[in-house]
Amino acid sequence: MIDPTNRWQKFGGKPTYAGLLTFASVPYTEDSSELCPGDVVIVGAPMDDLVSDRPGTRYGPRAIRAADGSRAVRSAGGSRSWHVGAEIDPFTQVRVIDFGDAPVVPADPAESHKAIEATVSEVVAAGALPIILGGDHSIVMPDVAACAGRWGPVGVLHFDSHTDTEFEVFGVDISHGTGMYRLIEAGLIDPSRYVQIGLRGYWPVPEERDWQKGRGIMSISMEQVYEQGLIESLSAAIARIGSGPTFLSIDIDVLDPSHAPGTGTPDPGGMTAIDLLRATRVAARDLDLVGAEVVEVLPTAIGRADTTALVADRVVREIITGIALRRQRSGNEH
Ligand SMILES: [Mn+2]
Repeated sequence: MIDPTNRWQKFGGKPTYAGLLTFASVPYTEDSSELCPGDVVIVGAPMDDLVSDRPGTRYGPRAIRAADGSRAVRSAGGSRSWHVGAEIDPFTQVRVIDFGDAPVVPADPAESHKAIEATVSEVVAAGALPIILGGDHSIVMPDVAACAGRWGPVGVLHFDSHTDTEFEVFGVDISHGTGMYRLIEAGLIDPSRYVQIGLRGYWPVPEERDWQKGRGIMSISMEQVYEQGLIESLSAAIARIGSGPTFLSIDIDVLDPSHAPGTGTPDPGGMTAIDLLRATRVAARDLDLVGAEVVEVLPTAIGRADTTALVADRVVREIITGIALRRQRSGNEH
């Protein structure tokens, strides 16, 4: 069995640069019998076959794993996971395991989606909470399908500059721009508990906007966030979603391209990194999360030089911190 209290047991307990690259250097397994209820489990979904613009997000999971910028701190003997704002070390409160990548098949997106759904379902069946690293945003379909398979129709908090409720993209039904539409039509997302935040640019067009309104979907544009403030916008979103199983979908392009240049469909006028990190932690603390994803990370460099992967790594850490705070507040170790 994995001992998460000593991530470097093979190295005599000493923090080190050596060893397999995993998310935040947490233990690795591909054996779902090693997963426990309450674990937070990282799953890579390295596919980019369904993009409409820039490809390359198949390298997203490995870039996020490589972005762990605190290794130097660790080797100096300090805690690498103490959170200054939250005053908690989430990795001592929550057991985090890296479950590797779903066995996707390049150029066969249908098979890749099946592989992702099967892998995420293994995590969910173990009673653990999956955090999926994308990958293009089409992976929301297998990610949510796996969670809804266990929990029924889920609420969704969706950070994105794009609505992703298009009926088709270039005549194609299954795309990184149609996922939310497909999931709502399939009854896997409860539209009355679905909130989008950060929309801007030229989407949704009136036809989609009317379809969304007809289903009671709450949409908070980036201009609204700018005018009323992030915390108030987020409070409205959390109030709308309420209690019940909720999936957190974070398209990294919700950030302004100056904060996340490495993404498939950059759109100017977005959030800053501190906006998204704060919002992510509060959302994970205040919602009944059953799963989360961080998608559309298109690496542009290696390691800490990759601004987008670096902020994506921190976004995942904020999710884990929020989960830790929620468990601390409820007095439940899991
Ligand atoms: Mn997007």
